[in-house]
Amino acid sequence: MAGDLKEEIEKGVGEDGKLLMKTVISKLSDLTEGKDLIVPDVGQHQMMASRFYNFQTENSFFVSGGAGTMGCSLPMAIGVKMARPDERVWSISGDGGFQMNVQELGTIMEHDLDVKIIILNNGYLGMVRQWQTFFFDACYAGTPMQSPDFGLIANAYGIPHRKVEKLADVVPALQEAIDHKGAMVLEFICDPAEVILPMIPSGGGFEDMLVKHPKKKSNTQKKEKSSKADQGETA
Ligand SMILES: Cc1ncc(C[n+]2csc(CCOP(=O)(O)OP(=O)(O)O)c2C)c(N)n1
Ligand SMILES: [Mg+2]
Repeated sequence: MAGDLKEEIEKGVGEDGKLLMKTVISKLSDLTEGKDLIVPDVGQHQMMASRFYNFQTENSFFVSGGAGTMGCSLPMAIGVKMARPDERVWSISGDGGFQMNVQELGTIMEHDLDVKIIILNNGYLGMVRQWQTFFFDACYAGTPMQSPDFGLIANAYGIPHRKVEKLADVVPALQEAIDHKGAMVLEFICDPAEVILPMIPSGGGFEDMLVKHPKKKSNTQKKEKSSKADQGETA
């Protein structure tokens, strides 16, 4: 993995001090040794899950892929848990997609299913926001989202909920969900400015793949630039 990316994962928070999705997923991967069943929804968190969960077993990633079916994670995770009851199942959703099939918490309650639920809450329809950042001069129209109180919703279905905002609380919260017998909702408050790369722009081919944030300099570039400046060179 590139040095910049490693540094970012270790730092764990963005410029606004909010958690990075990539760090949450990396910590989940380490804690579960890459052996759990992962069921993401659709959006940035989906791509984060596929990139930063270090899968060690086959048939362990259940995903709508390019079909992009927001809301699929919770019901899919229920099906996965019913089919493979002896394995640990994580449903991972964004704040947007989670609300599209939130009523499935009722199925979890009714069948007393042990599905671990993660909401990576960045306050945005993040995948669309990322497009607006890259291709539409950061005009964020229709993407900022106000969420309901996910704790009240989970509790209404008799499911415990933890809201996690600090880096130091990420691993203890994941561990608590693992130790808890039954479903639990973990809501991580995440940095809206985080982006997931690489991505291929709409209508583009592999040669158009974006591997770097088009508007941001990497730490390595910044270091190179400042050392050039030290030597009296201009960029
Ligand atoms: C039913 C449905 N509506 C709209 C979309 C288009 N879409 C893809 S990702 C996305 C945003 C997802 O936001 P969120 O669930 O908060 O996840 P994030 O990208 O923030 O991780 C949208 C609107 C879709 N894939 N499915
Ligand atoms: Mg979101």
